[in-house]
Amino acid sequence: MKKFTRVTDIGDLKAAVAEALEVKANRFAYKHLGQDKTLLMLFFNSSLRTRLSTQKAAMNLGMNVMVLDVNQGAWKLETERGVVMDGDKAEHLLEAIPVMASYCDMIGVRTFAGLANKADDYNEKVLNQFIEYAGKPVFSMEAATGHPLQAFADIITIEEHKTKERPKVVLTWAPHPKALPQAVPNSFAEWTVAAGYDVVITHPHGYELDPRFTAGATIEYDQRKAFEGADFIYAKNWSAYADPNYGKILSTDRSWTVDSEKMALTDNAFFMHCLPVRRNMIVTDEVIESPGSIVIPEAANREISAQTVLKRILEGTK
Ligand code: AN0
Ligand code: CP
Repeated sequence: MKKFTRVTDIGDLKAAVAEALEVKANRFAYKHLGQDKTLLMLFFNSSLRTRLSTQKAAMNLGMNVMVLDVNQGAWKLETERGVVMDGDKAEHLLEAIPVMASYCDMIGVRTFAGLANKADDYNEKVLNQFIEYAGKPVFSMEAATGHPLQAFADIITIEEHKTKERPKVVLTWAPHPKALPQAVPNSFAEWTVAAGYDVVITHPHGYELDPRFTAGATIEYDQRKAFEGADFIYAKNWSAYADPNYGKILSTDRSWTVDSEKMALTDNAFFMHCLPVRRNMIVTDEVIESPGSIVIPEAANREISAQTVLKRILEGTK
């Protein structure tokens, strides 16, 4: 595998989940694969889980790991070609990418949507420059339009917990005080549809996601109706995708917060969230602390999705 940004990069999803479960059972069995191989993780944005789980996954595989926080200690990077660099950005991505790539065997990149220019975000302007100019395998650690390592971990978690062959999986929008990208819900929709689940997405009017990611899912504007009979509730906030409101907050309506009363409409559903989560905005204390909340095993599976992806990249570079 040379690139990991979309569900299509992983090939047969059932086979990938089986491989992930095998990795989980024998996580130190592949230590030889990463010997003398170096992973560079590059963060343009904050992270707790992605940083630690991906580094742990690489260590399980015997790799060396370098982490660079671009905004803390490195030169500020210009991403736009053709600009006169007389501002605060001292270095251009076009030099920085091949230089960084020369020190490593693969690069993980976290670069969130700016939410100011929809075309730049949805063309993955930053991530695609890495794919084009690194000359080494590149994987997304959440880029502008997707968070595939999260979605893969979510699928592994659902497969471990489901009691029906084809569970009803509900992605619900929930309120948040800051404008957030659509990356997590895009990938969750794309991967759960690919997994063959009954996928329902519920959100207020105006929060429709890009149909290139949600095709195959049902949109239900009535949150309570969406929750009926659900096996998994996956909460997430996102900002508007549709024009002319791209990147804007249209609602902070706390009647969309996931609470026990709404969970009672489900078929004893598990509660999921990618974390970090704002309690009593997205979900009540009671629901996130309930026995049906699987946010911790979900986060733990980030090590497994990352290790499976790194393992496949290493196998491809041998
Ligand atoms: C980010 C987001 O919504 O994309 C990262 C989630 C994994 N969340 C926040 O910035 C709070
Ligand atoms: N879920 C997730 O990616 O968390 P971090 O932003 O902490 O990496």
